[in-house]
Amino acid sequence: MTTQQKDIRAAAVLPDAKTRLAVLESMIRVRLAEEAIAALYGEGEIRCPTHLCIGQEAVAAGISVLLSRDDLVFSGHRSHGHYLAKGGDMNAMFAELYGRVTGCARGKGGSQHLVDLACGFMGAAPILSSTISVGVGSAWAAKLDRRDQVSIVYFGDGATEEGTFHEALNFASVHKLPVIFVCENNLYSVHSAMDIRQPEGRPIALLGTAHGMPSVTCDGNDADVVHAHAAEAVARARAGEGPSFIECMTYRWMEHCGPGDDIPLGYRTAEELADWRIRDPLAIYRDRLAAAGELGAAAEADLMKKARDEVAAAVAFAKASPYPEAAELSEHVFPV
Ligand SMILES: Cc1ncc(C[n+]2csc(CCOP(=O)(O)OP(=O)(O)O)c2C)c(N)n1
Ligand SMILES: [Mg+2]
Repeated sequence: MTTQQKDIRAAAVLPDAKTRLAVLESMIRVRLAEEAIAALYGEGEIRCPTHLCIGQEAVAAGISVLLSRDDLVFSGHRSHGHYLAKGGDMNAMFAELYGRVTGCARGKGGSQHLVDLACGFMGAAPILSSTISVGVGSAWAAKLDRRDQVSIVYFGDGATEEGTFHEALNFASVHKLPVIFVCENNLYSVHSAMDIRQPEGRPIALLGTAHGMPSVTCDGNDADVVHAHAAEAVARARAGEGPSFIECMTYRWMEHCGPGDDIPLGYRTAEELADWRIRDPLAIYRDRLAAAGELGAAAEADLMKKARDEVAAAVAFAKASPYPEAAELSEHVFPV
């Protein structure tokens, strides 16, 4: 095995206190937004399928603080965290989930098709692996145009079973493109565990290694660890040294799609979920910052209140917004 298995939390790339607060704030925003979605889903006004990322927030939070507005992010069906962490607008996201014209895709995309060019969120699409090649294409364009622009592509463990994934990695590697492949390995593809889908004992990061790029498997519930690996990858991309692959081990707390608990389905155990809940990325980070003297009780309360207010305002904004006019049904879409 040539995949680097290392924990570089102690390395010099540890973010400074200000950045760590930004990482924590990012996780809080995502967590509270998704808890609100889960609580409101039963009202029946959010009609789109909705895949929550509660439990996985450290990945995008740890990476996004390294990015500028001009850097580009690509995602899949579980995209709320990726969008918000990249600076996505809370109002526009909730309005999109509510199908309103003020949504980031004018209410036509829903949760699985968030897109917001204003913050470099180039788009989410639920066809597994489809945005991986789009992200590689964007990185190719950035290289040809000599733009200092990094593309981040987020995808799950299941997406690595698609052929497009391998074509995209191969191409990115051959052309030394400024792209970072971020696999959120939450151990499941819908209700199928890794052991019936992929070879035992082979980290997914080895697929990156096989395609000739620096690749690592890391603790995806530790935002500092993710940040450290991403810092190396971003520096490499900006220096023209090509793509990197980061496999982040993490776990989704909620059901695959929807606001509920799916333990009764029996494909995973309550014990497994409980083990991962102890490794809550948000609580770990909050406690670490508090222990380091970087976060007092008042500051934490302020962050919580700010995010809670932002979410409440976004829900009110969405509910007060109109639906798109029927006349624009075929606008802003590719004709088929
Ligand atoms: C090409 C394709 N095949 C199947 C599906 C159905 N599908 C939707 S989500 C999903 C599981 C994805 O698992 P993973 O990539 O690990 O992401 P996670 O849901 O765990 O975040 C599947 C199979 C799909 N959307 N696209
Ligand atoms: Mg998965």
